[in-house]
Amino acid sequence: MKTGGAVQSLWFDTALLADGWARYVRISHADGVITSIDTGTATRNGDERAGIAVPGLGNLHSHAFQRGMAGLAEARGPSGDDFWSWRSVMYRFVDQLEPQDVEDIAALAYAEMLESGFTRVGEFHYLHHDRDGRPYADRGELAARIAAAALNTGIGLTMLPVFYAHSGFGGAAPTEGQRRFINTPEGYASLIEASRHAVHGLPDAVIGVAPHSLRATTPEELALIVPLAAGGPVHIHIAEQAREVEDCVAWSGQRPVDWLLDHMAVDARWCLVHATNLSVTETMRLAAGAAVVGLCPITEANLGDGIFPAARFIEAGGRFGVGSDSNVLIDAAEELRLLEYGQRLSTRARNVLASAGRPSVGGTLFSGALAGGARALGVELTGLVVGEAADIVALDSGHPAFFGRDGDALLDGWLFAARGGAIRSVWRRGHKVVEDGRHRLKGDLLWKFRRAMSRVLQA
Ligand code: NGQ
Ligand code: ZN
Repeated sequence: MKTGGAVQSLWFDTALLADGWARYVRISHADGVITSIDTGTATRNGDERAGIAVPGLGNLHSHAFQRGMAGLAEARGPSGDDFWSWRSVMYRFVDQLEPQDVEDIAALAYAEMLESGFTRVGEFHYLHHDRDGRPYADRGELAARIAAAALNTGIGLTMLPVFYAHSGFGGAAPTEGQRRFINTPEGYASLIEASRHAVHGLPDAVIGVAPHSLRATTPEELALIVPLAAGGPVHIHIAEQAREVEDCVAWSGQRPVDWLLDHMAVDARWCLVHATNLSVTETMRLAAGAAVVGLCPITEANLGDGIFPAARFIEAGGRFGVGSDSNVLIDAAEELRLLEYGQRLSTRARNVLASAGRPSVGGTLFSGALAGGARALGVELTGLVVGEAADIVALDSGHPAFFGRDGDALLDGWLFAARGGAIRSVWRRGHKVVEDGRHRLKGDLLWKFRRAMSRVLQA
């Protein structure tokens, strides 16, 4: 997207700034960056009046293509439906995708992310090869499709090319259904290079590395690929399913998070996605470290993963962010709501993920996910601050969930009581990409998505 140059000013009834809520706030921006923030100030000529401002959130974990199969794996199969049978359905969907489909599905997913308040996405990108499993002439072909979807919709992109080599612990050979994902460490190094090239046209893309899981990589491969992050983020799926934990114990004698913490230098650049099935020791070890846990409550519920021990983890100072993973439903507020509701249902208590210092559950969850999302995505997305990207979400002050509310009660209203329609506008690097709750290219994106669906689902 092009940038303007001229200073533009937005005026908000109230805004969540880095040091808390303020009233009557003017945020000015130029060339995508916030140039000034004035509080307690009246509107003036040229200001756009825009409601209630909160910073855009990072969505730290997405497989964009899976948006195309949303709702198609909700019918019972021949025997015992679970995560693994869902994965078989997903693999069959993968088989059909052409590069244009990947781009068109991702673009709709990214538009929906922006509409829901996510302004950056961590794309855990593992679909690399052609339908027959052979690398495309350009190894970065599909990474370029993801980058094109990000450029077209305006969302910030943290590209996490995935290293995938095995079907199970101990270096088991990959299956036929995994042929489009597979790389050697050398092939992966060229994929990282190609991905850097693919994101060239984006204003603030970040590249990281992503060993898919301990199932799909060997310790030797991990040691080779993690350094390719070159200071960028390192993401891995971990301990999502009970069977995965059992298999890890059978292979190594250790649970996955214990194994990872004992064998890799897991620092602030790391994001451990899901980490659902933890022992108490693992929970406390993770909480004491600097890594972020990437929670995807909607997908984890949809896939029957289990419930992350968030109360204990957050109480112990653990860092978290949220992701939309399978994209079966894309909604930032609902991810946070379900995170709290999972804890309420399992502990039979209320207002679980809050603290004496910040009694509002909405405030605690939003601020936690903002900071954790930024760290995991390799950016300083820590709020509305002069010098940072103008990534701003405007809640609609005309929505009944906000009437008579102030401060953190606005976040509680948004997360727990708003259903749709809470977000009116979204600016990404100063560009208004969502207006009246709708991405400005939605009509075109829907048309292309429909074209992809009729091709893929009829194939
Ligand atoms: C994925 N999704 O990579 O899309 C995985 C399924 C796997 C989740 N783990 C494949 N939610 O883990 O093997
Ligand atoms: Zn995932």
